Amino acid sequence: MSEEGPTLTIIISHPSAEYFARQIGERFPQVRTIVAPDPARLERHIHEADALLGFRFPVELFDRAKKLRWFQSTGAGVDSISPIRDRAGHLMVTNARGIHGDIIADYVMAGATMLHWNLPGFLGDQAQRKWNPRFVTPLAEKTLGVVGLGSIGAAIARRAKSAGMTVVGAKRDPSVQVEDVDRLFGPGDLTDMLPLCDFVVLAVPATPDTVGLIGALEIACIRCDAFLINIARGNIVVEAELTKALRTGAIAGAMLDVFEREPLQRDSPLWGMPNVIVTPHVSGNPANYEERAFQIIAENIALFMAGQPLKNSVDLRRGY
Ligand code: OXD
Repeated sequence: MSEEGPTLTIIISHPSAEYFARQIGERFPQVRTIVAPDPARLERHIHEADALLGFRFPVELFDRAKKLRWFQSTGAGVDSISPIRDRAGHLMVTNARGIHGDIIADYVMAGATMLHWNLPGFLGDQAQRKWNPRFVTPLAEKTLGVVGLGSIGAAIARRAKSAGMTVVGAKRDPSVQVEDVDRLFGPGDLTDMLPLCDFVVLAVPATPDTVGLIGALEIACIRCDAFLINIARGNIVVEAELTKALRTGAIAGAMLDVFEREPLQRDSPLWGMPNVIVTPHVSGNPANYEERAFQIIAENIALFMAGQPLKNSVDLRRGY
């Protein structure tokens, strides 16, 4: 630490806070870190911090965070700050986008393959020692639709294209082309896009415009032989409507990594549905996550201290 004291105080609210504090200490000895993996410590010290590093923004502590100028999220989605976005205009908000695309594309292609082949059905047959052959259309003859074509959606589109699939996608401004997407739709044209899809993949951030985006009308546009894969946020889909559609066979099945309430409630019917694969919000978790995130965090600490624009900045008005 320099004689004048720390140039920047970062409070770290994350299960791996110790790891991040150690890395920051080694790279930036002039930076003071406060390790606050638990809410009580965060509440006690947030008033001292210029910057907050964490997965979620603690909106309940916003009024105490008088010195705070920067929130660096360790994740991609920054929807946790959305409730106070009208009061947080002075904050710089940055995320860790760029480290999730490949692993989420792996997850989506694994899910598409499992659902399309009905691999859970084969596992059921295997458990009963049943020999039950069938024929399957190659994925390359199928269409995958991505709702949201940011860095994650674009990575999914690239992977689906490399599997030979037809790829369609919806984005805010469809006049700007996206590589590997055969046909683009605007946000108002979702009901035109959905019937074309054998797989609908949700990859939009949760913003006031996208919460509840997939409701009864949109679900009715998904074909009864098509599958939904959600790697975005649970509240993009009206879960009760989705559950009904899955139960009645109005859509063929789903792979769900995110839910309206997490952890998914033990009594949720989704757990027990044979056409649903439930995973515990893991699709964006590559191994060595902290190391990957720290590359972005370190770059941003250096930029912050140099008074330069930060990398991966998020526009709070848009929500991404
Ligand atoms: C993220 C996530 O936002 O994992 O990074 O959901």
